[in-house]
Amino acid sequence: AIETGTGTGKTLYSGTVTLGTNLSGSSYQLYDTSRGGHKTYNLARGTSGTGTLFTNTTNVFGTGSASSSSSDQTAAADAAYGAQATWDFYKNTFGRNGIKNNGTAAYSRVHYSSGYVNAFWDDSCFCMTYGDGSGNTHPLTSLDVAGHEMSHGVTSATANLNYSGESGGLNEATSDIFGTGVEFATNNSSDVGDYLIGEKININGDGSPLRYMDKPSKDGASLDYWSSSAGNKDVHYSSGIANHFFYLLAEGSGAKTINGVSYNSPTYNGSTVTGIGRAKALQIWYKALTTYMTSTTNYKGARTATLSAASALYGSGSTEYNAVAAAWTAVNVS
Ligand code: ASN
Ligand code: ZN
Ligand code: CA
Repeated sequence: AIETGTGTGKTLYSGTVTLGTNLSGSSYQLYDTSRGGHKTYNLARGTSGTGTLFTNTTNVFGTGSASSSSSDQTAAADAAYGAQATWDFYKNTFGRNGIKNNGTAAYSRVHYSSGYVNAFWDDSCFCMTYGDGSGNTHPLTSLDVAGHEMSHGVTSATANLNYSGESGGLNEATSDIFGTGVEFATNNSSDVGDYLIGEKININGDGSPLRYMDKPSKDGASLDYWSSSAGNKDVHYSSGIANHFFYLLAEGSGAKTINGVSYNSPTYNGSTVTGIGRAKALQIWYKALTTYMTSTTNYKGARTATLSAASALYGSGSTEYNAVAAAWTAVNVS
């Protein structure tokens, strides 16, 4: 007999959380039957295959520490939590039923290779994979990174933005925008939302995040504003233009402190943008992605797509519509 259970995850990044688990015989599985059947597997430092489904004699997964292989279940708890939080974010925010909107879950693999400092979504397996990070002590399983990776699946299933040139930058930004949406939506006290990407992974070794949405150039490489060379940049840098647009649309220009983090968002022309709030900004980006963008949409097209979305949701000439126009102008897309 198989029955659904609600287990506990002792995660590395998100504290102690509730996880969807499944009792099979006398064994608990990291198998979330209530969210499309998401399973979390252990690659145990291998790089191919599905790996082994995480199971346990108790309904508690992880120790809160990731520093040894005896704690393999910790990264698994983070990954399972990230998948569950992302599922819930899309369901609760957009009414989307899974990555493909068909009620079916992806699956997750953790402990990919050794010292692997990345995570990735793969359309061909419909799965995400996480490395253990530098020294195998900083797995890439934080909530914003998990949300980022799974959102690549949503983009593939919708606009299918080509992963190069300006459309590639929009693809990457979509993952940062919704990954950030996941982080804010969980409302977990050990995981407050911010407009930083990967701030918990310590990927640079100095505690700085991987990316900044309020002022993307703070990472030393990302673009704050569109220029004619944007399409020649790595997609993780040309994404800065749309990340900056999203921040400005949601929060507005200038200095602001949110959940204890200070931001100071500049504009291309020195204009002032008044934010419309994260909730509306998310709705506009989602509708643009799922209704108006195509595989070849570039930055100019993204302006048109988001204006169409704002018009459909809030009316042409509405405050929200005008804020979309102002935020694009503020990142030099006009
Ligand atoms: N973690 C990276 C990303 O999701 C992997 C890649 O470069 N595709 O963007
Ligand atoms: Zn990405
Ligand atoms: Ca973050």
